[in-house]
Amino acid sequence: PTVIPTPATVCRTFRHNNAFYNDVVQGLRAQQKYLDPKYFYDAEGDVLFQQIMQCQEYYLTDCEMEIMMQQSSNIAATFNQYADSYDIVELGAGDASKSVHLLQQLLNNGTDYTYYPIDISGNVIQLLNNTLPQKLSGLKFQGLLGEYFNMLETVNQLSSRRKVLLFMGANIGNFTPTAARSFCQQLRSHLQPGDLLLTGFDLKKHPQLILHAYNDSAGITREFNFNLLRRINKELDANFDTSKFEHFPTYDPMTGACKSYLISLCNQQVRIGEDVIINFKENEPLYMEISQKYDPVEIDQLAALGGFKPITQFHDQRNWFVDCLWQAI
Ligand code: AVJ
Repeated sequence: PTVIPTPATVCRTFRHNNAFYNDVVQGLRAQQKYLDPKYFYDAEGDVLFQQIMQCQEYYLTDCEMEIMMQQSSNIAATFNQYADSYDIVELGAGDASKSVHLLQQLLNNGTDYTYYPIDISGNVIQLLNNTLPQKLSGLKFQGLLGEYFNMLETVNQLSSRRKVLLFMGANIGNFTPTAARSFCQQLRSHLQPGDLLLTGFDLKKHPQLILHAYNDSAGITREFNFNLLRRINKELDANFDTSKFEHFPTYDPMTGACKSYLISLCNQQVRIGEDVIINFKENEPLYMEISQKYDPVEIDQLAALGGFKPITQFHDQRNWFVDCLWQAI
């Protein structure tokens, strides 16, 4: 069942029991201010992220596209080795432009499956409904709009088959390593032993390459960050002035943590709704996002801590990115 997104007008009326409002106010009132990157993806944010994926500097998409285009038959064969009959579930499906290659391969093989793309963006689900039937004729699919774990429970009600979960695009990088571990454990708790998980990880590499990917010369990543402030202005009646913030990405090659901040350029007050005032000091950081980078050993450790057995890693030719196949224990 596809659910219709909440319009901004409704958010305004029910501001005080609205998850977006509550999360934003909680993050901005914290000692160390932060916002949740899952809120980047409104209609404008979806477009900006599409543009990021087309940036020369943002290598991640090209790497994973190469893996999907060149190794889909390998990947499908490995699925069949570990599961007889399964459905495909994709978390954060986006435009599915990478997974379509795998889905096409499975159709070519005559594999009988249903594809369940899950996304928190209503625009994304709508786009998939409009484009998938033409791209993949004969595909059985059901788009699901909502939070990952809620929608996984929905899938479990709709399908009794073994699951192959796709979590691509290095989306797991948006968790700190500690949070990624508990995310994997939670994911595991929504799966059955034997279910499979294909997860994309961006690998540690030259620090400058990573930094450029999050600081593209056209400034699209900066706009992507500013857009969340604009979204707060629009949906929560706030008055952020983006010209009073500077986009500041960082990368620590020891820990693999790539973090983006917006730095307040002056002492300033931001109002949210009628009754909330947030004070920013000059140079105060607003923590926007982590994009964690891993090495192959750290990935296998994460699998074990999450309750999975690592099966194999599919990497691109430059060895910058991996899609890892794990099996729930
Ligand atoms: C969608 C989380 C994989 O962290 O690389 C891209 C989001 N942020 N540029 C990433 C993002 C800034 C992206 N993920």
